[in-house]
Amino acid sequence: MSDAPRFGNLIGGEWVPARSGATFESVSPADREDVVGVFPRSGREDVGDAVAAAGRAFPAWRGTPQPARGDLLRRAAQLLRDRKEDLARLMTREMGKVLVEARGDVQEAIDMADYMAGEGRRPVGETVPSELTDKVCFTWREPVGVVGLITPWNFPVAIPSWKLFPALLAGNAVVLKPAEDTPLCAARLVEALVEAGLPAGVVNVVHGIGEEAGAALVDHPDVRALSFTGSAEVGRLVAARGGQQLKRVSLELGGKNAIVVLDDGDLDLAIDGAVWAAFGTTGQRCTAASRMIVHREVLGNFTERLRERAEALRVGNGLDEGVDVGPIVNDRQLRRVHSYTEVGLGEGARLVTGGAVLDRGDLGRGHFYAPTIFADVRPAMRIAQEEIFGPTVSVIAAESLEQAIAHANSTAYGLSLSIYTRDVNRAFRAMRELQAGIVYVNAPTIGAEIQLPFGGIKSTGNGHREAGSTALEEFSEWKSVYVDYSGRLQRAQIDTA
Ligand code: UN1
Repeated sequence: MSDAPRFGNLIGGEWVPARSGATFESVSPADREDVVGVFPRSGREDVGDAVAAAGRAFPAWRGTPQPARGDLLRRAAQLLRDRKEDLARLMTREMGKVLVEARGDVQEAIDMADYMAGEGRRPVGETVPSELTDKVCFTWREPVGVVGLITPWNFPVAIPSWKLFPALLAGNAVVLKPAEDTPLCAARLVEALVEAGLPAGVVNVVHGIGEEAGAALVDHPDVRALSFTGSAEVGRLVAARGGQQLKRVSLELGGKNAIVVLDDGDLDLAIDGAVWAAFGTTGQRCTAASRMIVHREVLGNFTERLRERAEALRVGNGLDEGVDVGPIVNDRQLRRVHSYTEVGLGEGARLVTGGAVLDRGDLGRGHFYAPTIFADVRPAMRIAQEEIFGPTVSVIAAESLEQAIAHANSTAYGLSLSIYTRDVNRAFRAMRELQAGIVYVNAPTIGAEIQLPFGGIKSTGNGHREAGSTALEEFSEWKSVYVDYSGRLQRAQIDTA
């Protein structure tokens, strides 16, 4: 057994091992020998303990004034700000993204905490006119109760913060099951909440793997809402099993995002955007651009320049200055990414660059993959339809704006789409016609800001949006209140003037 530090689940304010005593390791993707920590491999009983603790903590938290709940998030934001560099370094070590991006990930959580702290003092409903005299009607939000959050490894601080902070502000008690690849990032985020003064049991953390701890959380009858970010495949299971119990289920799933480059677009800008969106975070963002849909006029030039830029990227340990592209999160994902290179070749696409595991020298210690470009890709090919979640991009030709939009819309997903054009008419047509929850003009498909709704259409989700003005929708119920001060029975729809 490794001598790496051991961590517990957070249940009712105590850090405790799994009841079974089982554990798993969090290992750095840049160096298999670097064990970040040993964590409880939780089962149904542990989840049961966490849900019970949340249930006990809920009434007092619900009764805490919302501005006070917001103030706590403000204190947590300050702690995260103080710890930003340490947390970013931990993130790079635990899941691989390069340091500059890890800092951005922590910043996104700070932004969300600040935003939600402010939200704490904003209106919680509307006063609405009554059709009857001497009667007042209004709405307010109420918390759902105990909510279950299941979060991914690719934004291991930001995405838990998108769920935790609005859930807490709305007055819910929470059980978080973070990704098994990034348990320590999640634990550090929650520690900031605890140190900011969160009462015991309001947030509980249950580590473990999806099929065990995650499934137990989904199935637990006392968990009234579930928020899940991950693959479409698992999202369908969460929706089906949660839906059976009539839970509120919010899903933020895959993407097959595209950048459209028209013949009038600024090619230099488009190349910069393409490199950032395709290879940033090693392509492991649900908003990553894995398709470049390029007007025939500029296709050759675009592909050649993208190749040059991809080949100039330095792949390595994200902690090293000067590295542009970090590792793939684990060996299973590395093999999956590589299997898509085989798929692309089998489908007759032309491999322009990459397509190989990188294991020379220090790279052999981790899971590295070369930035990969396929050209001559037809929109229906699997490499242009399925989410690869790695540094692999398909270049697809288009003859016109209409065809480019049709290609962009031709996948099952609808998260983030972008267009590069200098023509305002074409830009607005694209904004209207692109089928996605997020559209960018003259900017890449990544880089959403927390004060706007985040989420997608089609198979990217089931109609919910995280962040922005919509953040609380996931985690609260509306109550409509009617107060009649006329002193007599007034019948709606009947005793109207
Ligand atoms: C994700 O990839 O799951 O817009 C989230 C972005 C980031 C969030 C990505 N702010 O790329």
